[in-house]
Amino acid sequence: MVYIGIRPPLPVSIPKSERLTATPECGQNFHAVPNQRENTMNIQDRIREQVTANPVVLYMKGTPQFPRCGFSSSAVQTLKACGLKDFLAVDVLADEALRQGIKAYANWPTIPQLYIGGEFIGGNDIMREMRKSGELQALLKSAGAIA
Ligand SMILES: N[C@@H](CCC(=O)N[C@@H](CS)C(=O)NCC(=O)O)C(=O)O
Repeated sequence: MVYIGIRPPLPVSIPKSERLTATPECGQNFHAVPNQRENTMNIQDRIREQVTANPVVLYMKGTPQFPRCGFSSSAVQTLKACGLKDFLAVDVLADEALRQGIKAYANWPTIPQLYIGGEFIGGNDIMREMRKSGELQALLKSAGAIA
């Protein structure tokens, strides 16, 4: 075929696993991460396994020792204020697929996210309200997480 002027772009096929997507960080710049859509099933299974195998799971940004977001820090303080000593804290900033997957799992758009006894409880605001009313302590008790 003969082209006059600018040749149209050749079709290029980039495997899905190698495509990059940009995602916003809380208070940080955009950064590129691999497209992990293919792993969605695995992530959902992993989350289900985490929240059912552990009485209390907090998906957060950073760690309880070094939270990287004020909301996550506040969620940790709320759990501690209930007398909870031991819980599984999962840093979603360490795994972009998990960060997105956890939003799909409970259809909740933000982090932190608290699970007790495999049930999604809510984010930071809900946790604070439930602690004030005593509901959070009652749930933690019934899950055997506090005395
Ligand atoms: N009102 C929310 C505040 C949490 C929030 O807004 N989190 C944001 C900023 S840290 C978030 O997770 N955005 C989505 C993301 O960063 O992936 C709560 O009670 O938990």
